[in-house]
Amino acid sequence: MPNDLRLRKPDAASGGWGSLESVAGILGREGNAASTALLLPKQNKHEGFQCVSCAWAKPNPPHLMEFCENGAKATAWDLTSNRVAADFFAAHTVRELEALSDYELEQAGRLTAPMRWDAATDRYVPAGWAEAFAAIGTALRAFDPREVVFYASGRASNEAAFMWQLMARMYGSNNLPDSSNMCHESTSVALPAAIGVPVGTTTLDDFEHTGCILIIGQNTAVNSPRMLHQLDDAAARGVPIIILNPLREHGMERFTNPQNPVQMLATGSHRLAAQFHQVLPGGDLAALAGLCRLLLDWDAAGERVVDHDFIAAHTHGFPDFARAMRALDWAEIERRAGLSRAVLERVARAYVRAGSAMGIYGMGLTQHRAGVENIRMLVNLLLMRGNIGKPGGGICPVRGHSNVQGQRAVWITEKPELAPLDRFSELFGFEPPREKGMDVVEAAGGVIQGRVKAVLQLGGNLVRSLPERGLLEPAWRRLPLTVMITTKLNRSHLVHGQAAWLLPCLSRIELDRQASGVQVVSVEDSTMGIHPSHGQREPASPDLRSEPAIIAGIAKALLPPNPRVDWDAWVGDYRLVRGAIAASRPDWYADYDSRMRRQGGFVRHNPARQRQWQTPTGRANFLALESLDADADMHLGTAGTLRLMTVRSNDQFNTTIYGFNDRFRGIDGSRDVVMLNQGDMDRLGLRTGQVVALETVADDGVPRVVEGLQVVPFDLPPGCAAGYYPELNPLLPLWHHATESHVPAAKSIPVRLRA
Ligand SMILES: Nc1nc2c(c(=O)[nH]1)N[C@H]1C(S)=C(S)[C@@H](COP(=O)(O)OP(=O)(O)OC[C@H]3O[C@@H](n4cnc5c(=O)[nH]c(N)nc54)[C@H](O)[C@@H]3O)O[C@H]1N2
Ligand SMILES: Nc1nc2c(c(=O)[nH]1)N[C@H]1C(S)=C(S)[C@@H](COP(=O)(O)OP(=O)(O)OC[C@H]3O[C@@H](n4cnc5c(=O)[nH]c(N)nc54)[C@H](O)[C@@H]3O)O[C@H]1N2
Ligand SMILES: [Mo]
Repeated sequence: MPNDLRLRKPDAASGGWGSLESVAGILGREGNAASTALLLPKQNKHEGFQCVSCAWAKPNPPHLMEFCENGAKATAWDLTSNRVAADFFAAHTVRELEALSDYELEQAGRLTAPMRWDAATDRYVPAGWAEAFAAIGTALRAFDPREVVFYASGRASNEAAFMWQLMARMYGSNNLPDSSNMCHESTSVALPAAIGVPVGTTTLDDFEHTGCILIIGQNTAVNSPRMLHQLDDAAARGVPIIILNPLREHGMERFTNPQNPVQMLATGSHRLAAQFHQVLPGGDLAALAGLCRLLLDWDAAGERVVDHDFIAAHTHGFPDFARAMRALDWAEIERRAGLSRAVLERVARAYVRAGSAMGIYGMGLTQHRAGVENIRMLVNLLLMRGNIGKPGGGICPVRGHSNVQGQRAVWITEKPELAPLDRFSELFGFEPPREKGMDVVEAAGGVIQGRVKAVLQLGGNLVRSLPERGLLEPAWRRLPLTVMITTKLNRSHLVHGQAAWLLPCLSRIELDRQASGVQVVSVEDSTMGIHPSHGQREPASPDLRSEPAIIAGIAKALLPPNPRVDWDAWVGDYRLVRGAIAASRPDWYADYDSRMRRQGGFVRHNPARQRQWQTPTGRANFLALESLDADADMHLGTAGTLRLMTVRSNDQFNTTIYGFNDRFRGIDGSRDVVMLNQGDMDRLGLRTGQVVALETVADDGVPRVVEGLQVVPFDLPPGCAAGYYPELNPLLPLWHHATESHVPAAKSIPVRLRA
């Protein structure tokens, strides 16, 4: 693990030469510069492949180069020329491999053949596919299906995801947690109650018509950089972009379009953010409520800033909501938000001046105890001016993994009421389980308590991404069975169950040849756009199988034959899988295969965009919140407790660490850092680079400590701290999560600092 921390001036703007340099660096390191570079122009194109990095919308027509620095890194990462072959495992016991850092594990390269962990030698040994499927099927048949967890990590295609959930349900389990349980589940709970859909209501067109853009707790420059194009165009039209974020994210303030030679040559980065306000972590609920309150006050004073016609025609609950907002105390709003009333007035002025506005958000809203309430307060603010279902207006959750929205929409969900179970029963002739399955928090709790017997992962790295690492890792090693469908080696392969299998799969950038020829898969972006993805490259190894083929292999070994689900035929021709998806929900997916092949793909119907409200009241619902305090018992107000946010750097994709250069924040050479406010550092007598430990403040007697962190001064509000996910996950208690959605509260961990 490199530990030569260097602090430098943060890169002045996102995009630009820094981004080209960063891409060139990673292409060189993966040993495939030329061939990856040739493929990049095919990224996110209709006849090309859909990027494996983020889920941001793909414009139609696309930009000449529809990829970004991080998409290029993700592509290079998949297409690396490094390989982990059987000799690699023969040379090292698993215990020895545990000494490697997470970075080194993935850097070892692509897995090439199925492997079984051999207890006698503590080594992974080669196993044939047939042997692997048979053993996994036999082991699973001995468990109660309700004790088995089928995790999916947002990258698999709709075709693979559909087969995954069908296999789990035919086996008898609704334990289908996925990465969105740690991510946008707050959205999936908040939005249906408010506007009747679990997804955002905006499309790329809205950026061209909007009058104001709010970006709350989402780090666009790092996590969905292609959106910078839309933001850049909007800013150039004079649209105010207003950012609420505790960390001064330099990449969000200025942008140089690396695809625009004029901007690059003129070194003319330009301003993106019209306003940047450093709200306190967890202070958004108060800030948003303050904005709602200002609109109410101005409206009452005679300014027509609230859209009463829309409210009367389309919404429910406004009077109660307005009463609750008027009862709020300004001093409390300011204290919780960490923003003055004057600052909130500047935001509200820009918002009411605009004919339409978009509310864009990410993990800064969802990963809090009040994650669901945060989003519903943003919906309230939008509804007050009719900003849902209006051109240029709407709510825009920015999804994480490239197909996380799609996999939820083909029924990877632990909530049985969200899946068309009756239809499955009719189409596929089996009785699906009806009781609720486990989400990730419940699954992790089940592992810790020994109730879960097996975890199968379609991608992901749960021993790194989950909270409560201290309790989780030893419990994970006691699991009777772990099965990983995966591309690269990661920590969850080393911290494994008593029986453990590694099943290496194709990346979707690779050619997937099956009985009927080369296959196409499909993914859904953050704006409900469904696009085909065509593999381009020869597979990393001839022994790899596609995700659908691996799932079918397990399913056939696990389940009794079913004439209505011909797994082999499905694998032979993925159009049959798309046919099964379409038959399961024709109103969303009719003619799936032909519609996705049209230029630009197809967009799933979104009733809220048409102002059809599929909620219990038949209207859009205001949420009346009585209290702004969701963290009451978390010691967050007490002296000496800091509120820790765990965030991503520019050089990682979740638990995959590409490198150690967080260039937008100017932190280079180490990820073992804690960012602190300079005033707090002075008060606590801490120097830059000093090594400290962080300890969670909680009453449950569980020790949670991370040592060896270097102090870095950063522009963030006093009383807060920030550091990197996943290094700091041992600090996150499993029970510290959004009340309604169970998303771990990774942006608000109460910690104490020890020198
Ligand atoms: N390059 C790259 N792209 C990615 C990923 C990646 O790791 N690397 N991950 C993918 C995934 S799965 C996801 S979910 C998304 C995540 O993308 P984002 O939603 O952008 O997630 P984070 O980087 O965790 O945090 C976002 C921002 O929230 C701010 N923040 C923290 N706490 C608060 C708060 O209380 N209030 C407010 N207003 N802001 C707060 C942080 O300072 C940070 O700038 O990105 C996806 N895209
Ligand atoms: N403290 C803290 N914890 C967090 C977060 C946070 O902000 N703070 N963010 C949360 C969020 S938003 C998310 S989404 C989760 C992510 O949690 P996970 O889904 O568990 O983790 P990832 O890092 O996305 O998964 C990476 C692994 O997926 C495998 N993989 C990559 N590509 C493929 C593929 O094409 N097919 C298959 N089968 N496998 C592949 C590789 O083996 C790689 O090592 O973490 C959550 N945890
Ligand atoms: Mo995510």
